[in-house]
Amino acid sequence: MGGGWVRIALGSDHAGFELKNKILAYLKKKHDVHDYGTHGAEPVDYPDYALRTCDAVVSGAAVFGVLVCGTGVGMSVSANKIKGVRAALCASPETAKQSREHVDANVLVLASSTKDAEKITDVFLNTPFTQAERHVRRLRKVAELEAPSRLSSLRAREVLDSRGAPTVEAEAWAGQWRTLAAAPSGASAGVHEALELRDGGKRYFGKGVTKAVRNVNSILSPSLRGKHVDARALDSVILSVDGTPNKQRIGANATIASSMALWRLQALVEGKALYALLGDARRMPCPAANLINGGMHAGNDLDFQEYLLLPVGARTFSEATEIVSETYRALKGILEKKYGRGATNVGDEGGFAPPLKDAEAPLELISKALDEAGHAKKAKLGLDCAASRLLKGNAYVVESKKYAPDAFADYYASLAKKFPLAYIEDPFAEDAFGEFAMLTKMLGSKLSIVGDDLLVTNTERIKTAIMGSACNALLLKPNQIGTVSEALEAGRLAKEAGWKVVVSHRSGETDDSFIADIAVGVGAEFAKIGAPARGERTSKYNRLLRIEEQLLAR
Ligand code: 2PG
Ligand code: MG
Repeated sequence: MGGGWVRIALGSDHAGFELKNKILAYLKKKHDVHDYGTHGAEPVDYPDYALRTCDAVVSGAAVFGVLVCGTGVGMSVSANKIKGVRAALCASPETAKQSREHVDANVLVLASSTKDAEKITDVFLNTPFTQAERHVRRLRKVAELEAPSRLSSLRAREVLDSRGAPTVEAEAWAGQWRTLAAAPSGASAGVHEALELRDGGKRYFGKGVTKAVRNVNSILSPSLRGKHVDARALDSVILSVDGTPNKQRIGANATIASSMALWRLQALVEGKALYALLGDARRMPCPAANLINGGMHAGNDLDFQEYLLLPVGARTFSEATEIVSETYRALKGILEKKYGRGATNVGDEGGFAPPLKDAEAPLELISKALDEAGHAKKAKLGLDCAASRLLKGNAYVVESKKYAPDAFADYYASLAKKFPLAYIEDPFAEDAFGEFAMLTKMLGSKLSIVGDDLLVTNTERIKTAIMGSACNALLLKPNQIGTVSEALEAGRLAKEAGWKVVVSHRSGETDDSFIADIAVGVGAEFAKIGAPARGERTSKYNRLLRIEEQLLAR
């Protein structure tokens, strides 16, 4: 492809063969031209050369198409039936100019008898789309003025999460514009998290969310309806209507689903990408992929909850995804060979849940998978110890061995020596600010020491941790705090302190990919989004792949 040259696709029928070749020779001097050939004498509705020329334009492989045929009348009509094609039959430079300026024509049709074909082609290619653009802008302005900017309705319903448990889905409306959002749910939730409201009783084993749904429909909705779709302001209303420090009146599952639907609605009404509304960082995160599940997320004996793969050496999110997926596949083969097929059953977050107890074994297995997949140089490893659940009395228990807090810190240091560890989440219990600070002092210059249950995305607890240098990274989970505004504020505080931010899913998820947009908006270094398997996990990978494509296309 010629650098900076305009790519043009070209084709003709039997009658246009000679003129096409003439134009081809002419265009080749200045442009990158692809000749899709010539069709024979017999008549066909959509001959191959025309389809392929139009297809090149629609797919973006070419910027313009040129079709040379008979009188050109039939061809211009049929080409215009193809979605994305605006074909114009031009007999003079003036018509070429008008077709470009007014209708942004992208396929030039020429009759085989056309005089001045080179001149016409030149004018067609060099005339920008101006009149029509102004016209479209005017139309858009009118549409904007008419775009409904007030919330007409907010309602909620009970749907299922990835563990088959009920969760809250909120639906927000402004006129004809509608958005949906669903609350995720943790299994190893921290005690300081905002309250997830469940019904109790027999239905759904007590996990029903009809009370939370009712709270959206009969308390939040009447307080928000009719207000401007300004998500931050609407979040403040939610906070004041709830009026409790931990969302115990309305339920954080009700408030977060509503808040997410409202942010999405504002993005939709304003015609913005969600990530651009959430923040202006526009930075792609590195995935933190949970390849081996343990703890409360799996039916095995691994004490640590998550063994993470961090492809930090990838240059793009799509390269990182490739590394994650290929390593996941290699790991599957290794587990199958070593422990049999049952070892490749997966846990809540899509990672494998092999029948292991040895806490180091998963680190060895993932390292081996990385070697096999040829990605060892591009990736590091991470752990989510979820250590609140390892604390028995005053000691942490792993593989039935007891560790006092300082001995546990030494244990982590030995793991970091042995393996390419870059990340340890919740190495100590959820109130152990001092123990976190000890480890951050020991390993913080090389590793991310991440606070999850310790911080619960709560700005007060984050401030305490910043003051005491307890961590150097925040795990950001919007449902731990209950509104998107508060989650963004937590991210801002962490960034301001020079910490890393890890935007995270929950073990119970839906296909809602909202957190992917948060990660890009706040400029999170990592997105903890599970293994590259199961729809509720891949929805986050896939949303990030789409966002990266958009950002790279700018
Ligand atoms: C965690 C999360 C997500 P859960 O501890 O980081 O991986 O687990 O959602 O069960 O709290
Ligand atoms: Mg955690």
